[in-house]
Amino acid sequence: MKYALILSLLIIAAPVPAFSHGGSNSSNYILLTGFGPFDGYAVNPSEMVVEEMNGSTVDGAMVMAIILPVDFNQSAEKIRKAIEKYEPVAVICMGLDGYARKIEVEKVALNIKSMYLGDKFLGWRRIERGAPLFMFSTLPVEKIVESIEENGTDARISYFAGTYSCNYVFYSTLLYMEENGKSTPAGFIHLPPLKSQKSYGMELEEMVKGIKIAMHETMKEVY
Ligand code: PCA
Repeated sequence: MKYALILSLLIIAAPVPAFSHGGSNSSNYILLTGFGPFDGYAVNPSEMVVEEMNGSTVDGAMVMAIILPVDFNQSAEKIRKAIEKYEPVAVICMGLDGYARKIEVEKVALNIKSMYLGDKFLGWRRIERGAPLFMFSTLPVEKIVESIEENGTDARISYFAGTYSCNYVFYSTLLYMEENGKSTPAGFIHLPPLKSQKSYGMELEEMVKGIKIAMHETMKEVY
């Protein structure tokens, strides 16, 4: 009896690691990013999803959600700093595709950016000279789409994330992971406009549900 008591006290007092998962990372955060207003949309749906999900928990990981400015250098810098600070176990970036009718899980990031001077289009440049022309998302893209659809929300795989800020953040993040030897799953998801913004849009709850599923499928790869 006495031993049983001592044993249970030992079990209770045993140091439990605050973060416990199988990976080499020491944190248990999922980094989620969205963008601020863009292309005449006063509210970016990705910003709304960030607000809804920040601080929530998915499969034991806390969602650390931030909003990035629609600017090549500032957005890449902000996400890089967040990765260095939180050492997330997964990174899911989101943005708005004004023409999308479904949740679009991006498969390919291109090493291309479109350059503008004000509204004037100047042409395309490489994001990073000497780096690969394209990189694949390291999220389980196919499984995410399948699972979102199974749960009743429209989703598809997209093979083109554009050549603007979304693709820039997507490509820069994948390159950062590779250059720093990190196996952290990372990728990008484009959201359609909100139902209140376009007739073909999607309700915020549907988007949040879809992103939660994306996290759940991704976390299966982490543990
Ligand atoms: N969509 C843009 C940038 C910000 C956003 O939400 C894009 O697709 O590049």
